[in-house]
Amino acid sequence: MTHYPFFPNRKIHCLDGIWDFTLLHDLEQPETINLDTIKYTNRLSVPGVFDACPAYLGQRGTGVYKTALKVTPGTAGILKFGGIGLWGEIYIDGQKLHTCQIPYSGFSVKIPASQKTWREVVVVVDNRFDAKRVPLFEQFFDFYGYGGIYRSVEWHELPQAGYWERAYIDIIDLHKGLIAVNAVHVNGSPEPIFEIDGKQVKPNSLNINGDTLQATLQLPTPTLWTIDNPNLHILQISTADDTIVERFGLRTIETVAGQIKINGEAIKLKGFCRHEAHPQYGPALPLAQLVQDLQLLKELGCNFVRGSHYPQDQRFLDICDELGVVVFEETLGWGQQKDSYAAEDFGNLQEAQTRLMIRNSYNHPAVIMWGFLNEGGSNRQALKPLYERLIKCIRAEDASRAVTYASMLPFDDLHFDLCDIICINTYPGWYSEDQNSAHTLHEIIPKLNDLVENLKERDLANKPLIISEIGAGAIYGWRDPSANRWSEQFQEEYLAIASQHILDSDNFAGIALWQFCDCRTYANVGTLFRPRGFNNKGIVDEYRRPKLAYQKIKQLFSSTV
Ligand code: ADA
Repeated sequence: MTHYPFFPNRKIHCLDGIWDFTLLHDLEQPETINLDTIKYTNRLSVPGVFDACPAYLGQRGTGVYKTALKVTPGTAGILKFGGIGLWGEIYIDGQKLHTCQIPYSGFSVKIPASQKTWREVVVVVDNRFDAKRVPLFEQFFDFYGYGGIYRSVEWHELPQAGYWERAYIDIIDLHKGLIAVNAVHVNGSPEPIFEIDGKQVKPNSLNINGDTLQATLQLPTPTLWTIDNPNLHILQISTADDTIVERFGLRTIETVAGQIKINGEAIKLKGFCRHEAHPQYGPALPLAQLVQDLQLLKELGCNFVRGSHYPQDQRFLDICDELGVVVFEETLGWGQQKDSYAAEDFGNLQEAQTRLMIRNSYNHPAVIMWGFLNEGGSNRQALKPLYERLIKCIRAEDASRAVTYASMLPFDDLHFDLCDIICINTYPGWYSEDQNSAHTLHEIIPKLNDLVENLKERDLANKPLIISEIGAGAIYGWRDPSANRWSEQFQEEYLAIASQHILDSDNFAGIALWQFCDCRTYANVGTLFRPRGFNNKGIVDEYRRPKLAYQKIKQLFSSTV
């Protein structure tokens, strides 16, 4: 993989490249596909989504991708996917080994050993909306549901004796640089050698029980991870059979008296919500784009990004670690309607995706909070058990980070008490109650003040408050002297008023403007409210060309600490 963790002693085959491909339009049951009858009529790139390619633009159906690789006969393997969508099944040498109902999340598939030298990998992906197959993604979501292999694919040949799965790192003493390591070493009674930052260290304590290893380690030269100095440390654990390299940072997160603290110091979060989106590649962004997006966010003066609305590309998180940009990472969700919650397996899949997200991103110091169910039914008492279940799952997986969800129903929200941080999405003056006026910017500040007052009245003011979405649409290049909605001027003024108010007020712990870049959305009747079929609230357009607001926000964000 092109991201941590690394396994330097393993034979790893990167399967990114050109695969055989075909798209079937009428397959009712993709789970019963007969692979022997498939005629591959095209070649497509992996990673990549077929419905952003000229040949299949906007089409929905069952995409079948095939490749082959040469492996060492007799070795078992792990096939690692960074994320696929919307639904998929993985076949090795014609045998179905895995079904994926969780779009965007990284997952692994264990491959039994075979005497074959050439192994065949087929990935069947379906991008049709289907409440049973893909209960986590729905047609009405305000971002395009693509079909394909979103991120890298790797085949790891597994050492015969035993192998490392992951090593999760916790901080025991921040200033002394004492850490705890919980690692999984499958099939082994390892005699591990630990190295930190290239120096061999003896564990202060070591406990190996079956496949699990627990150790406490003292860093030779501990340095804190902060936004200004994002120092990172490298942990390597080796046994005779395998080596794992994990990267981490020394930092703590607290939420105290309405503030978010990193290493005990209060921080005001300034940033954007960002979709992994590009008109040509959909969510399968090349590394260069991820780097450029972060360069733009840094240039804008951001210290914060909300990964809306799904688990992020691990390479993106690696770069956030390196640049000191903190992240709100959340599972896939978008204003699910009543029926969705009732779907069989909805809760199980929500929990499964939450667990995957946390395990995949555990060691990123940049990730400071976990979220779920963006704009879910948080005004419904009947959903309390689901909210409780997901929060319980998060806390059991990771007690070190803050928990939140972005609510669009702040005045009626019933579950804020469960969170560490209150996140509110609000668009006063954009989605205005005043149907008659073009000039609605005066609604922004009173609404923000009302939100604060309401939380105070409900005794929730001790929890940090982040405005996790606020924004206005602007069509790139549409400069309108009357500064009406959709003009770059309206957006510039809107974002400036909202940002200035939130940055100046101690009532807010942060802001994530909606949104970083324009992104493709509904292809149905929803486009009537989404000109061009894009959500146009980006501060840059889909090609990352800055709108008028860019300079204004850069100046505002850069001049406030
Ligand atoms: C919601 C949602 C975003 C986007 C936004 C908008 O708050 O969370 O994904 O759809 O509304 O543009 O209206």
